Amino acid sequence: MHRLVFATSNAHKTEEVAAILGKAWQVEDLRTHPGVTLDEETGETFEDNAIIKAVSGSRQLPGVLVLADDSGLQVDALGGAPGVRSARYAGENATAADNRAKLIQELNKKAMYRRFNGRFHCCMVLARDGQVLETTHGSVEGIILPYEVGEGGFGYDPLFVPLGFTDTFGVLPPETKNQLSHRARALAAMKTQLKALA
Ligand code: ITT
Repeated sequence: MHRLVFATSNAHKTEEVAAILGKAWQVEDLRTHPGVTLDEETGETFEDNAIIKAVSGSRQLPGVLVLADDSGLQVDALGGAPGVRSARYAGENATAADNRAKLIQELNKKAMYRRFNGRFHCCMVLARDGQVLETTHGSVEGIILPYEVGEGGFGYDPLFVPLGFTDTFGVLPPETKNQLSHRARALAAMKTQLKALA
């Protein structure tokens, strides 16, 4: 079994990455390594922030493969917002429900759009001993609803209908999300390198 530390405090992300990578990988996260503190996400892009998390995490875990994910939702009618600010769209200590409520409010101000196009984007960075080994990106296009449907998933999932489907990620089974999500695509692009380094 290969070991990987996923530098995240978001247990939902860990659950998805563990499911996508499958049984050959033991995926730990910061719950297993409470002493690891990641540097602040001060970057202006997903890649900047994923690098900050992977590099700062891996410096504190010598010799260990460390993966980090920075991700978010981009709505075209909002100029790409919430984007890199997805986790704190409604304020620094906002909950996922606060962030969804804020997004719905912003979408309602743009009622002239009959359909909100956008995407989830994810940048994955793999690092060891403070050195970046690989950077990949993945996106899933879809439409963003100005109301919630379903209670599954996390974050903005109840608002997002992936292209080709009629249900949100809040309704679709995790297996479906994990086949086509931004996270699944960024990880698929990382897989060869992951195997080679493990
Ligand atoms: P870590 O930084 O500890 O990894 P985080 O949740 O703060 O956890 P980000 O800074 O990358 O992670 O913020 C990503 C936010 O974007 C996340 O909190 C959600 O609001 C949203 N998001 C990302 N991927 C998502 C997904 O698959 N489904 C729903 N919302 C998602």
